[in-house]
This record gives sequence, structure tokens and C-alpha cells, in this order.
Amino acid sequence: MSETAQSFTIRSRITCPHCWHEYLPEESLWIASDHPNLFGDPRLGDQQTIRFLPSRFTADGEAIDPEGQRTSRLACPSCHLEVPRPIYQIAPVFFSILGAPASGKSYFLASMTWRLRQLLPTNFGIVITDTDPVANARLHEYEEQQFLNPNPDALVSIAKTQLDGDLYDRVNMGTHVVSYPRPFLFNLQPMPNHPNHRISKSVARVMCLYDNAGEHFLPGVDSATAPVTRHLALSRVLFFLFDPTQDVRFRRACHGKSDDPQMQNRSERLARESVARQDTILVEAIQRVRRHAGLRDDQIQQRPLVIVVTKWDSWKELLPDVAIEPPYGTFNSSSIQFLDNDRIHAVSNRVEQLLAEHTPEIVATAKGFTDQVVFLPVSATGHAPETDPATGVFGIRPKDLDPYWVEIPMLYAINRWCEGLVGAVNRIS
Ligand SMILES: Nc1nc2c(ncn2[C@@H]2O[C@H](COP(=O)(O)OP(=O)(O)O)[C@@H](O)[C@H]2O)c(=O)[nH]1
Ligand SMILES: [Mg+2]
Ligand SMILES: [Zn+2]
Repeated sequence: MSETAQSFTIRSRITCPHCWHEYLPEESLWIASDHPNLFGDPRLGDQQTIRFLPSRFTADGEAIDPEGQRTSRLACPSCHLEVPRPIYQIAPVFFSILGAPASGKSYFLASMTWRLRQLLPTNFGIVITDTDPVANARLHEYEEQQFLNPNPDALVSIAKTQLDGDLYDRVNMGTHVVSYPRPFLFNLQPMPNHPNHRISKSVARVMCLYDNAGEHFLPGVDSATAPVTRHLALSRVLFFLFDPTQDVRFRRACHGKSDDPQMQNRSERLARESVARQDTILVEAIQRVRRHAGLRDDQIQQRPLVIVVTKWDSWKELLPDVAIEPPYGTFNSSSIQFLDNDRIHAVSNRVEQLLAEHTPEIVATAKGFTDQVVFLPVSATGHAPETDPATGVFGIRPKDLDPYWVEIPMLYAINRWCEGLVGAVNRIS
């Protein structure tokens, strides 16, 4: 079957998940085979083969490159980066994750995707697969290190350098070099037992996640050469990770109630800097969304915002009566579960009250931006980190890992703002 011809007819416009350029499928470039004569793409450098517009195709719809080899890989006409096939067939949904350095973004992503891979098929009737396993390789590494480690007693940590080194693709646009953040891409598709299986084609999505280093939200950093935050304009939902352990007011409130070393006193200078930093990052991200979306400062956004309050294990004594059991429910004997949105909203209200008490500026900033905001607590590890005596770095032992609610912000966002995949029960409303 000519997969190419077919897939090209499915979506009329493609959005590149790397540079967010919108183009027609027939404008796609093809990625040449790895014939030694074909290395050296003007945009991507010596390590990549050229991208080309083919004049010859095989009978089954693959392109023939200048060395006569077949190729089926496609690239964006603007940035030349590879655009995986499913993007041509399934509508994308963009989610941006942002937060201050060390707020827990990498642990959140690793635990969340690990949990979603298990829960979506068994509890929600949704298949989740890597759109492009190569692009998600970094996440697999974290997931394996944390959840499949053959040595469950070893103290492991997600290394910072390992992260930032390959977070971006550098593209030579002729007059300047641009760094684009690498997305994590997942296909979400209803299984036969899912109520929307019949209309799979219209509810399936390619979920594109961006892990933004907080540094990029410091004022002035989003220049033409590092437009790392442009995707905010396209994002369906913004997830802002707020880390109470970086806030001196939260640390005070947790005094004697938490044995997490991150809740211990830090130097006064560090304390002042991090308080200012979390609020600044949120304010700056919001201003960029407004700017990219052409909104005035006083206009309320329709865009949803999820304030993900991380490291719940370290501050849960502040809300001792909020249970950590997952907020799922079932109808009758259905194998498909639903989100218990009443419980989720009740928890959100409690967390909002707590933030309003200790960090009112975060609540005010969030509510000044949008009227669709929820405050969801997560624990990516379920356990405080320990200092590795050899390196002085925080680590966690895989046997201690017991994440809770880490998948709830994403399930909730999919339920509310990406219709037809995850259902919910709402007793009121
Ligand atoms: N107690 C606790 N600590 C966490 C949790 N998630 C991450 N951490 C710690 O927070 C630190 C920063 O996490 P990381 O994900 O690297 O932050 P990033 O810079 O935002 O990517 C690490 O030392 C982790 O051990 C959690 O759920 N609970
Ligand atoms: Mg990180
Ligand atoms: Zn592109």
C-alpha cells in the first residue's frame, strides 16, 4: 500500500514540532539515506544527511535520493529537523512544562510518563506509544534508571548535565544559529474497549511535551537565536511547576514537619533569590504568552494553567487530611476508569488556600492570567532525596520510589482540554 500517498491526504496542514512552522504536506523535505556522499546538510551540519525535494519515487511511495537510495523519512522545510510520520496523520496537542531550576521538572516528566505508560492502557483504554523512540530516548533513560534499575538500593539521580547537553537542536538559519527545544512525542489512541474507539481518528493525538529549563524564562533570554519559549504561543495548556522547598515561607511552615533535606534552612541570600525566581519565571512566561498571542496586559487569557505543586511528600504535613489515594472512579462494571473531578477540584481548592497563605503572589499571578487555573500537588518520588556522600549530590534509591498524583495533572489536562480521550465524573455541575 502506498502509505505516503495516503498519509499525505490525511492532514492538510502540518505544524513542525521543533520550530512550529506550519506547512503543507507536499512542501516536506525528505531525509537522504546515509550514503557517505550525502552528509552535510546546510542547516544541520556534517553529522546529518541532506534534506531534499524528491523528483523520483518508488512504486510504494518512498522517495529516491540523489544517490539512488530509497528513503521514507520526512523533514520540516524550515528547520530541516525530522518530523515523524504520525504528525502527518494525527492532530498534535502541545503542552509546555516550565518551572525554576531544580523545581523537579525532570523527575516529574520521568515519573509521569512512566505512570502514564502503565495507567493509560490498563485503566483508561488508551494506547500510549513513543511517536519517535529516538526522540524520547532521554526519557527512557530516566525511566529505566529510576523504575527498572537492576540495583534498587543504589543511590541514583537524574544528572543535570546529561539533561541540558541534549535538550536542544541547533539549526543554522543562514544568518544566525537557532536552538530549538527537543520535544517528547507520544501517540495517544483509544483501544477497542474505549467508548470513542469508533471515532479513533478524530480523538487520537500526538502529545508534544516541552521541558523548559527555567533559565529561559528569565527576562530577556528569549531572543531570536534561542526562541525556546515560542511554543508557549501554541501550547494548549501551560504547566507551571512550583516547588515549595525553594520558598523560605514554606520552609518555615514545614519546620519540624518534614525531614526532607531540601526543606532545611538555606542561606538567606539563596532563600531570597529563589523566592523571587519562581514568581519571576511565572510572570515572564505569562508575559510571553500574552505577547505571542497579541493580548493586552489586562486581557484575561482563555488558556488553561496548571500550577503543579511539586515534592508533595516534603510538605504533606501542611495538609494532613488530604488523602494521596488516586482520584479515579468507575461506572458500574466498566473496565474504563474516570477521573474523579470533584475530588481533584476539592484538593485544588485546598492547595490554592495553602499557597494563598504562604505565597500569595503565585496565586494572584496565576488568577490574573486566566480563569482556568488548577493547583495540583504531585510527588514524583514519594520520598525525600538523600545526599550522596561521595558526590554531595541529592539522589534517591529506586526501592524507595513511590510516586503519587504525578500523572494527575496530565490526565486532568487531557480530560478538560483535549476532548474524547480521558473521561471524568463530576457529581456537581
Ligand atoms: N522530596 C522530593 N524531592 C524531589 C521530587 N522530585 C524531585 N525532587 C528533587 O528535586 C531536585 C531537582 O529535581 P529535578 O527534576 O532535577 O529539577 P529540574 O531542574 O526542574 O529538572 C532533585 O534533587 C530531586 O531529588 C519529589 O517528588 N519529592
Ligand atoms: Mg531538569
Ligand atoms: Zn521545523
